[in-house]
Amino acid sequence: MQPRVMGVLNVTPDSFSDGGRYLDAERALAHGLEMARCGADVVDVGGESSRPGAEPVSEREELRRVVPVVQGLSGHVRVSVDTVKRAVAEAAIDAGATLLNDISASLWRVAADAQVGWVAMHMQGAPRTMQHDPRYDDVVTEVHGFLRRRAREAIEGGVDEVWVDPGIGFGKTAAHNLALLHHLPALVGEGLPVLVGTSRKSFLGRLASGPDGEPAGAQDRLAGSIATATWAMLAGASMIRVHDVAGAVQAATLVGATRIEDQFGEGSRMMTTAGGDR
Ligand code: HH2
Repeated sequence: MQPRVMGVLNVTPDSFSDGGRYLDAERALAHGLEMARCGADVVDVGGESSRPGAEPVSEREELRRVVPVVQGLSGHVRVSVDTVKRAVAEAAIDAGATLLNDISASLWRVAADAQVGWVAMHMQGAPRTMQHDPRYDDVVTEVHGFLRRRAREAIEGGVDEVWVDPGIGFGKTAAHNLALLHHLPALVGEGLPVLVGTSRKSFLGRLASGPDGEPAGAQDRLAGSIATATWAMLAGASMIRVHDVAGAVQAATLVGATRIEDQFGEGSRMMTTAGGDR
């Protein structure tokens, strides 16, 4: 099956790569609809940045940012809400969101009560300080174990659609991120659908610097974003979270096509090349 694409819609002034661009509800709505037109399966609406160092936002302000945008988009595309606040999650679900993207991995009861999907993401610490000195004895075992426990709790508590996400960049060094990407097949092997978000994250800029040796800025990380998202999909991820939807949809379509080839073997290869295309 073709992996799904979740488009990021940050209704915030301070998100790390698009802060301020969609703070206005009308612009946010237009961008959300554009992502849907480009093939996003889900649009993820967030009203509080979780970038390293970010300050928390009041519940009132987050509700003000998120609810009208969720309301405007639902009915056109599946909407998820990216929040760690119970009241915001509930209001967004009332406004039409059917997936709760929970970077705190703690709000499964809201999803169970409302019968919506739930994403459990791993984060070490809290955004304000999480990148100061992240440490693990064994990042892969710890992250996978944490997600397994939270997912089991949610499933037993009545959530029917549970996703797990290793939380790339959330209390993790570049080495931790790479280890988690490398061992993604083991997480996929646990049997739950996996969501991965590498889009525009700073480790991409540091690992793949420009010709001048300087780390690539957030707007110059498209190739790294697509490369790592493709890596994640080939490793079995069922959904990728991205800012640049059109390219990601193209990559997801191609990964989906190779999965069909896996299924039907040589015959499908001959069929798809029979027209003499290159
Ligand atoms: N990353 C960000 C936010 N939410 N949710 C999931 N499930 N997985 C992620 O990797 C993830 C996430 C950070 O990206 P962004 O929303 O663009 O930035 P900011 O938090 O600054 O708004």
